[in-house]
Amino acid sequence: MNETDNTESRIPIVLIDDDEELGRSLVRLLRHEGFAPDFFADGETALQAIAAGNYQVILSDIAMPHIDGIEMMRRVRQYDFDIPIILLTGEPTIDSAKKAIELGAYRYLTKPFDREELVSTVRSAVFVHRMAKIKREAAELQGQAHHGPSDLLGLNIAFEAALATLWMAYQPIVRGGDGSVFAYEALMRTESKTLPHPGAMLSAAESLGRLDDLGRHIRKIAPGPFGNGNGGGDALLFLNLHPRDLADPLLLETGTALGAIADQVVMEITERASLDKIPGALDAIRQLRERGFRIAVDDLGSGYAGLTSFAMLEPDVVKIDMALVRDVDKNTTKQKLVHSVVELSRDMGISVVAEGIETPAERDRCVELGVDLLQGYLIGRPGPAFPRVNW
Ligand code: G
Ligand code: MN
Repeated sequence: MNETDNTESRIPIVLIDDDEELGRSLVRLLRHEGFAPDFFADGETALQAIAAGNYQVILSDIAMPHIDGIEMMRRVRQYDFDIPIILLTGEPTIDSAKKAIELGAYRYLTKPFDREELVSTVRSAVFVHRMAKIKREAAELQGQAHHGPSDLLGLNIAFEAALATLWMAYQPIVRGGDGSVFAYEALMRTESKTLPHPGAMLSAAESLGRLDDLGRHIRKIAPGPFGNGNGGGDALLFLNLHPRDLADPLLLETGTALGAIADQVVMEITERASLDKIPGALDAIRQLRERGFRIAVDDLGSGYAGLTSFAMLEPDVVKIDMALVRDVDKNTTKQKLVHSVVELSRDMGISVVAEGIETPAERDRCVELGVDLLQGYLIGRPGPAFPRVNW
């Protein structure tokens, strides 16, 4: 046995093609180049082998009966975000090949194959796969949660799965005077390990151009526990809008559960993003108001130089960002700022919420400074409808 026959050092790859004759010739070629190819003429069997094996690269024909190359990618990406998939096609111009690349195929090669191109593509795919693994491990080492899918197909699948498990947590907002519940803020939560928090979910939706789907889903389920005798009492619902939701033609759709309780709903719009780039934003806000929704400016004082959006939104409620609330009892500059917000808002008939209250000292100082409404882990963590208040 010579060195190239040593199966230990050979790189395991999968080859799938319904043309068995072509398959056999590719196997010979790839073996000769030092790979250990396993050939399958049938997609289902191949998928089982891939799930069980330790393959470095997948080469798959696109046009096959039963499971085609695109479906193959879809199935593999449900559990493996890294393995490079090289698609093989007889027709260089077909749309599916372009779509395959958009979806994250590593490359596609056209038949008849150029021997050198085939081999160098497989080699570079092996390299890319190893690098992806190292990067993922490095990210985990630094305490960053799963680095996430590296291509659009993987991201789409992760997004779909996360959307299916999406649920709303509710965090109480209480009156500073007596700790009675004024409202609950709805916050999205997922059961997804790949997209485990709202930030990950939002940036996935952004990358996929699916912010509308996410926003619509949230607006559909958030009002669930409110309304007739479901335990919410007459508490208001605070709901975060992504600025892009303001451009969704379905935002003002009639006959919805949310619309039915519009006068109980406060739409939060963050100060972090500018509304300038959203077409029709102010018009959408005006129409929301006409429907009975109230508007809150969220994250006030979080850094964005943004009294512009404040003025533009003419909010009913202002939410002071937790950055200003943190240690407000010890920091006189923050005390002055919070007090200024309170005074300014009082003159305009705007209610003020202090977000992110974590200590009794922060709570007490906010009340002293005249803040009407309080929210934060001290008072109640977000949880299934409806968490208990600690007062
Ligand atoms: O941007 P917005 O204000 O909507 O973000 C609210 C986020 O802040 C939620 O994810 C919520 O879980 C979190 N949060 C709520 N209360 C507290 C708190 O007291 N401390 C901290 N650190 N986070 C909080
Ligand atoms: Mn908010």
